[in-house]
Amino acid sequence: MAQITVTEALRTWIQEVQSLTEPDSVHIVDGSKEEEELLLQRLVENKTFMPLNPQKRPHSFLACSNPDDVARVEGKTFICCANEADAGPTNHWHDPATMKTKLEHLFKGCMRGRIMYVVPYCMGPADSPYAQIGVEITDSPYVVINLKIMARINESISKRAGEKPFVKALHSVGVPLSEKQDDCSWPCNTKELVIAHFPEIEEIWSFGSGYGGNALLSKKCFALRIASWMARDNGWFAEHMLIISVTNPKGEKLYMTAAFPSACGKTNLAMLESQLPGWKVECVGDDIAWMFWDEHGTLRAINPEFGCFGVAPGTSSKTNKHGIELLQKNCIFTNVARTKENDVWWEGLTDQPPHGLTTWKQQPYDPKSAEPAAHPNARFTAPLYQCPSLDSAWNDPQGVPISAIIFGGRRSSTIPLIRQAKSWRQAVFFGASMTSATTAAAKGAVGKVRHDPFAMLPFCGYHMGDYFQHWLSMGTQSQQLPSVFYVNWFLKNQEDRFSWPGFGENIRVLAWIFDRIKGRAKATSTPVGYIPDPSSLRLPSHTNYDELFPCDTQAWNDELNDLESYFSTFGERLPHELTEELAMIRTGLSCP
Ligand code: GTP
Ligand code: SPV
Ligand code: MN
Repeated sequence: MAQITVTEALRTWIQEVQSLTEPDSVHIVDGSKEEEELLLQRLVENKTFMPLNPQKRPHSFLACSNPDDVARVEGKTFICCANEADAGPTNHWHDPATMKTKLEHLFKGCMRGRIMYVVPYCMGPADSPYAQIGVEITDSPYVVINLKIMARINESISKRAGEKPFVKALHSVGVPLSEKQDDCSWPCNTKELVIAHFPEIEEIWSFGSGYGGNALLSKKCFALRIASWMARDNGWFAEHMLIISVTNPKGEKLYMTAAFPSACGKTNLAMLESQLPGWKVECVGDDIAWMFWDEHGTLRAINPEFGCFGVAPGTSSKTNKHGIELLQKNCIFTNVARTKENDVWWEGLTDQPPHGLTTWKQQPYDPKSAEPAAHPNARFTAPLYQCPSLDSAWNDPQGVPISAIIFGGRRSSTIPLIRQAKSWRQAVFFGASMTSATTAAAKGAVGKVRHDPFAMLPFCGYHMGDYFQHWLSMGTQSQQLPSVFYVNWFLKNQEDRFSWPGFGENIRVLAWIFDRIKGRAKATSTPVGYIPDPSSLRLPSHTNYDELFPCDTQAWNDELNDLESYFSTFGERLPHELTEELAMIRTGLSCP
């Protein structure tokens, strides 16, 4: 392993953290293969990782978490900025000084008996003008090995870290070990859980959880909460969006981004296998997009991440063939079930569960039980470069030019399969009006419809009203704004079954979007946007247009009334354009 010489700025911070947390030793991560093997060996010895069958799943591992530590915890996630009003009504605010005092108390000696890992990483292609450096200090080797897949980590990045301002992220599972004490397989301290963001000084402090977005601080904490604050100040976007290219049978290619709330279909759309002959979708990113105007006024997007942290349940060769290929090797699986051949399984992978399964809770699986074999928020961590449908520009330092932005949510009624915004103002209204049924990605009730503007409810690091204003202002920056759409794959019919086949069939909707941009698809103007003419949308034969485009004025009025009261929670910071757009739609709906 390389001996990393760190910059003065980074060394000072390492020393500060070391004297606060009192680890046994410090390990500066260099991203080498030997280092990876050493970490894997430690994780296997500690029983955090179970090696999977190398014949079936080479170089892959299963981790099963503490049942109390299985998802993001929004209630323990804080924005600590000087002025409470700047965090806005959608965030939990905490005074920075008292939060620091509380954290310093929690972190005092919290790494005793453990190794403190210093992980310098780069978000975005290392040579991109849009890339940024972060450093996570953590006492969890599970976090380190996940970060090695999720972010760009190598010796040259480690040497560079600290040269420019870098985002500091400090993480501890919060379980110090005494000399004689053995570690458990998934240390965590969920009673003391806190995930605190200090956007003004670009710092993140996370204590008590080892899972996903609570602990892999490059992802939601940096690339969305801190980055959204930076983006507002510097005229760019940090969004919860996938990035894809769509190529038509003529070989024309357009790039699109799409924002859906957690566990609402981003990874699946990003890896879509087209069910329309001649059409192709390729992947640049599956969760986060950073977008910038270039000097020609084109909106360009990079994927700051290097891997996927995707939802396992529901992933199968029928629903997501490219996803299944992505997972063949070099992956980490968390909270899935294990087969008797030592491979992985989850609900939906096959129609029938195989015999002899062990559940994520390490129990023999009982098919009669209501308890699933895999946790509903079970996840895989996979290197993006293993995706068989990777776009050729996925690692382009200049990013890709964006022609369409798609919003979407999980709604069983009212919201049509697809519609297009008529103006940038309506586009921003589309984003601001997003609602979706909650999923297992965050702790709490599942299936409850909530407002999730721009799929950023849990991830916008500042006042949501200012965020809407930022989107409106960005629309004045260029003459060539992307076209904006709103989709809903999750409409249900009277038998409570999905009206839309979804997955690979979603290409039909992407094809309509593509053709609209090229001026080749017909649409009808309605108060809530342009709706496809049935002839312009390539519907599968067994689907019913009317079911996919419900036209229920009463339901829309209820929707608008609810939205109006939601908007009122933003007070004076709600841009007047959104109130005007709402009023205009309402007037339109009341027309015969
Ligand atoms: P995060 O990683 O939490 O941000 O989730 P995501 O937005 O990437 O969602 P993902 O693609 O992992 O899908 C979440 C769940 O929705 C999975 O169980 C999928 O099988 C299911 N899903 C995805 N796309 C569709 C679709 O088009 N139709 C239906 N019915 N289900 C879908
Ligand atoms: C999400 O919840 O949107 C995720 C998973 O992508 S996590 O990384 O845990 O935030
Ligand atoms: Mn996500």
